[in-house]
Amino acid sequence: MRVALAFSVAAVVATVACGDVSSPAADAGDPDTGTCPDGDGDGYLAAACGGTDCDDSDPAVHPDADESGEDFTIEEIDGNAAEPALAVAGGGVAHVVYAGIELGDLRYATNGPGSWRLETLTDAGVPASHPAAAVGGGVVHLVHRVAADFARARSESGAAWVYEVVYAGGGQLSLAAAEPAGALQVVFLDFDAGTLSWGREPDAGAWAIETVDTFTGDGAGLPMSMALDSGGNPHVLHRMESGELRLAVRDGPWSTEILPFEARASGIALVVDASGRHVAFQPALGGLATVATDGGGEWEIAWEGEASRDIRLAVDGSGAYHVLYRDFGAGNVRYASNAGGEWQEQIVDGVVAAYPSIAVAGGRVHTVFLQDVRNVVAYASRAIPDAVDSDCDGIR
Ligand SMILES: [Ca+2]
Ligand SMILES: [Ca+2]
Repeated sequence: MRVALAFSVAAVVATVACGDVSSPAADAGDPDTGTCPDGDGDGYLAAACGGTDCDDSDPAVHPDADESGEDFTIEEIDGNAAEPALAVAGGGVAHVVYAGIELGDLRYATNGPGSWRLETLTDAGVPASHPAAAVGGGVVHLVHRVAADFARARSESGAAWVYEVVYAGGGQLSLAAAEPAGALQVVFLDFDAGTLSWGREPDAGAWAIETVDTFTGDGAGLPMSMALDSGGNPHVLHRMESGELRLAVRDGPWSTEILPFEARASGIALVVDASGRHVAFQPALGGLATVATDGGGEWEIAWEGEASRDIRLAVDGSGAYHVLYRDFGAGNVRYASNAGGEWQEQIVDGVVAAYPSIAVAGGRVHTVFLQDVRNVVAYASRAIPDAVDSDCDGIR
């Protein structure tokens, strides 16, 4: 009877403490009797003894604290859409390019005005496909395939779009990166020629196109990613049909390194910063979301997550990783980061998704993806994780 009574009292105290900050839960703290302390007096008992307060020294941390900074806010940009891609300016303004499903028209959206402004680029040509975006120096570039050509639309400081064919007869898959002053660099696959090619926007005249690598077959399963280093040199990560990962750099002539990893034919990602090269991929064996770096000299695995597809990577100014990928089973968009110290993962959006993109700028994590079933382009963002899990749900 005594045992049953003691258990009952403890349960009542814990229940009151969870919902009522003014409750006298602190009075229950008595290690000698096995009851649980509320050391910071926030009304929640310490997790160390079975309570729900994951930090009993900080009254701002408890299960009912504001968690809005730790969740993604999802905004639906547009419907009837496909193939979204994202670029984010240094201050955090997002630029999204995508194609309309019915006409294949090229569409653009930005949250620069504070709310989303949508635009259809009527002179871009149809059907447009495989778009990519880049922003730098106040210039927004949208590259895309139209008819048989690889084309670019350029807008400086919000002025009207200027259209141009970069490469005639190719450019089925393309990526774009802008230098800080605004000049554009592109890489693209020409399936007919069997080439992975690169070009930099000329000051005048035609684009000079260089071959980065050549491949056989139809080019299927050749994901790639481009990053510029601080000197503006392009680095191109690409997967050969064998699964081999290659990293090419143009520092004078092109040189190519074969990485000690084999990858699946899904999205891959490259970031170059002062600490080294950082890549994300799905290994041929297992397919776990993987980040590797040569920042310590040799290439080594920095993180492994769930079985995945279409992984993307960003690195913030303090060197923390921000990973976005689709989980292999449900196809949800998942986010992982070590920005708060230890790695954490969370689901961004619990729907089947495709075409994930991620960027970090202006103190926030920015993502774009396609909600696949409804063909809705969605933007989701959150604050960069810190060291504090304010509401004790395991997400910082
Ligand atoms: Ca607390
Ligand atoms: Ca939390």
